[in-house]
Amino acid sequence: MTDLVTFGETMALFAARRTGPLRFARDFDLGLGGAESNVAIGVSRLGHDVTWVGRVGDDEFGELIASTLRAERVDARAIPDPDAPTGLMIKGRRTADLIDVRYYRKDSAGSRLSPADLDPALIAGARALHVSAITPALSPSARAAVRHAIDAARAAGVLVSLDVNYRKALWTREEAGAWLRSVIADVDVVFATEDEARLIADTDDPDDPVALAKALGPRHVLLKFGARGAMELSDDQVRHAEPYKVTEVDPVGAGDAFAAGWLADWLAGADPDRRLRTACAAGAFAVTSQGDWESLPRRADLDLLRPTSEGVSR
Ligand code: KDG
Repeated sequence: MTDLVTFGETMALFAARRTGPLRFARDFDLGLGGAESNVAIGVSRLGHDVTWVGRVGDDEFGELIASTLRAERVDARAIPDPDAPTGLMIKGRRTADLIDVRYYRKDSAGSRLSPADLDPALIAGARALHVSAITPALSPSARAAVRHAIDAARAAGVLVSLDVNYRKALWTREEAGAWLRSVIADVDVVFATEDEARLIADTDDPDDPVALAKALGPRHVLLKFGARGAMELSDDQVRHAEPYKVTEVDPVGAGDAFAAGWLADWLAGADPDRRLRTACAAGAFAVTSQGDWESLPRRADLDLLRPTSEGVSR
């Protein structure tokens, strides 16, 4: 039995060590990144059993992904694909505070995920399923895999969590909006920025976050305002969370950390105020060092940060 099932594409990540145009980077740190595996690591570090499923190349980078996730106590079902390589993500630093992400993932192993890779019994045995809207942008078979997983979760009464994670390099706003609107009624928890929420919801006042959250529909709506904190609309009750004060080194992965914090506390049965604070604290930790997931917190770390004020206000 696992608490959370998630799946998607995880890539080898080359992060430039020096600031400036990528062609002059010279030295890179090798790691890995993938929205759903970042969430898997975050939830695992916060004390739950997590299973991640994905295709990787039958290559060194596939080995790196499988062994790193396993070292993080994630049950990594990394399916080696002999016919396609592991995708690559290159992270440059054009200026000290401008990160430039490029993908080399077309026809990658991860994009070849299909419904047959996802065992409905695995999903039915979990308490929550987490998907991101990166996966449906990768290929028709990956898109079918997401639908298949959501259907399996719904049939078994498993919580369905969706992070919008809009990636303009992968599809247009219109394509993303159409797909998101096709699944949103089957989702229990949605994580989005305000801009991402506008891909799905139509309101008379798109600048009012409460109206936007209400128009989205799921039982739990989490809107992320970056350095301005976050808002949750759950069961018609609105909660606002102040951000935590940290020095930002690398913002990539903050949204995954936020989702991981929220899901970990939902799994733990924490009260909603605490759950939202944990989400914000995890998001804050994520930006404090290089890498998409390396600085994600363990439980004991959560109390190290102080919110800018009370933390949660209603
Ligand atoms: O949120 C961070 C992720 O986006 C990153 O680790 C890689 O999955 C990724 C993507 O497609 O951008």
